[in-house]
Amino acid sequence: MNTKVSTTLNKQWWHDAVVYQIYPRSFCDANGDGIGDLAGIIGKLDYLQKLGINLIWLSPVYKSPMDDNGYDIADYQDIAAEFGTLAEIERLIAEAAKRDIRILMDLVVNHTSDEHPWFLAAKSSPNTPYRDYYIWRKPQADGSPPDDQRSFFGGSAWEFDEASGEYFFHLFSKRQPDLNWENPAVQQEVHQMMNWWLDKGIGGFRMDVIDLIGKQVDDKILTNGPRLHPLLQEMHRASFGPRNVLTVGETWSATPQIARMYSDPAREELSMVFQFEHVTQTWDPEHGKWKPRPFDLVEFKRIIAKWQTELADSGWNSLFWNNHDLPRAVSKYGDPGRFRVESAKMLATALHCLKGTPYIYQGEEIGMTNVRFDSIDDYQDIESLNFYRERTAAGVPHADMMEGIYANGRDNARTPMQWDDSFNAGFSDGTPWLKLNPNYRQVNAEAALADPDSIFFHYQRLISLRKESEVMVYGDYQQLLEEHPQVFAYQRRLGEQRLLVLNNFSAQPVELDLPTELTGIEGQGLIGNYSLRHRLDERVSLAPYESFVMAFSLTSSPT
Ligand code: TEU
Ligand code: CA
Repeated sequence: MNTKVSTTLNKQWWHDAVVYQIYPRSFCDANGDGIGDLAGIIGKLDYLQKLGINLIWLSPVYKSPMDDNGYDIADYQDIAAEFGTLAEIERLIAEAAKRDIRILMDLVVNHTSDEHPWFLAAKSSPNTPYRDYYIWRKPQADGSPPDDQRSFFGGSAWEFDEASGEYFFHLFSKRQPDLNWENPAVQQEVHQMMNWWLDKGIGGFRMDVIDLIGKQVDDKILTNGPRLHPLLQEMHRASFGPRNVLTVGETWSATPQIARMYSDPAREELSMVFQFEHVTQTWDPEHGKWKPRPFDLVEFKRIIAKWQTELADSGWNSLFWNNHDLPRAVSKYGDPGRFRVESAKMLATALHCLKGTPYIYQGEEIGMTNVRFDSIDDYQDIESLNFYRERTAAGVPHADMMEGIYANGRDNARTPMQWDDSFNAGFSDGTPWLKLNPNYRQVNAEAALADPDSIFFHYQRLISLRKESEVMVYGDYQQLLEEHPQVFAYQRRLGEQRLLVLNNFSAQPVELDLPTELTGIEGQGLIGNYSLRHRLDERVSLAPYESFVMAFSLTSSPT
């Protein structure tokens, strides 16, 4: 059995890196106004250094009226007052660098805020050059919108502008007008702005809904438009290409073939993309995330195997369970109750031993869970509130919509970070902008740091393993037990080196018959959420949510 060594891939500094995502509004509030801020993040850098992460993806902190919590930017080169100042972000970049941590800025250029000077100028008169920075169309004869395209946040994607008698296009809220990327002036503005941030020594960019910038609105082509990849290649050339930084694109529409186009270094586009196929498998095809479907492990394994193998020799995968738009991992894929710790550790191992760059979302490293606020009035997320209104008005019962929000609403990810069991979980001395998850007395960072066997130290171990183990970074992926309904098992292979990774995704114990070539193998247990395994017998029994990794090499182990 000869395995191709994949070291043909040019090694990149970020190949063995782990990224930690911060949602500033909910991370740590240093001045007691109930809103997290840059000073709060700087105060927690030692905590992140202890965890061992190498990059921070910082969700937007730019000047913004916060219609979509900062994903609606009014000034790309200034900081929102509630988050801090330019001096503070420069201090964050410097203080992080002292701890070998680099900052990824969030690049939100599919749209701006309707308070951005470009849009204010564009609205001021049809003849200003800024008019063509956005997408304007005349109404239909009856005054109705140009067509029936919908916003991802509900309602029409067209908003009428009284002054000019025209409609402007917005795929998200009506206060997030889409930029016209056909316009070279828009491209240059964005490239200049990116270089301005790169000159500050950032580690790269996370690119918001970047698969939309090549849209052809009149042909209703939104994702993967014909100009998308040429625009990214131009962006690469004009800004980050020569800087050896990490770039990750958010691409809900990506397939493995398209992901290779983005992340094949020879194409000079991006380092990697976020694909969401493992997420949307739990969404109803018609009603989307508001009608959750149960998680199907066999389907999940099929999706992961596809992405691991199809990007094996060209391109690079990103690895994540959750982010600021998605429900908490342990609630969605594990058990937030009796087996919260075991299942959180299992999910971490199952993900971090795959090939690609892992992303940890704030609070995941302590096993934070989803929340169930009593009233819709407790929710802040524009997407959840828009769809609650739209769907209940269309007859969907309140209880059904609330179940949709409990399962997949974005505020699940946005409850304040739980630092300790004191007032407001140590997040703020003021009134938090969003209520806390009431389980913070049990689930918090202080308790995790006080327990050497906590989820925090499990993540710390996985992150350091990635630095020590070449097979974990470059080994190819071999799926095992494809059809097993409870167990996610796979091998990583690099030359003679092997990693065997076994994960029980259920609360029931499991007895397993491993493939013959794996039985009786001796190796070294690297990590386990119950115990380390150094030898594999004929039958392997796994406890509820048990997970372990064993390293072995073909030469050393008796077969
Ligand atoms: O998200 C894109 C997006 O489509 C999600 O917002 C949406 O919620 C989807 O249903 C996933 O749950 C990006 C940002 O991550 C998100 O926070 C912004 O709201 C959005 O773009 C607009 O900038
Ligand atoms: Ca604050």
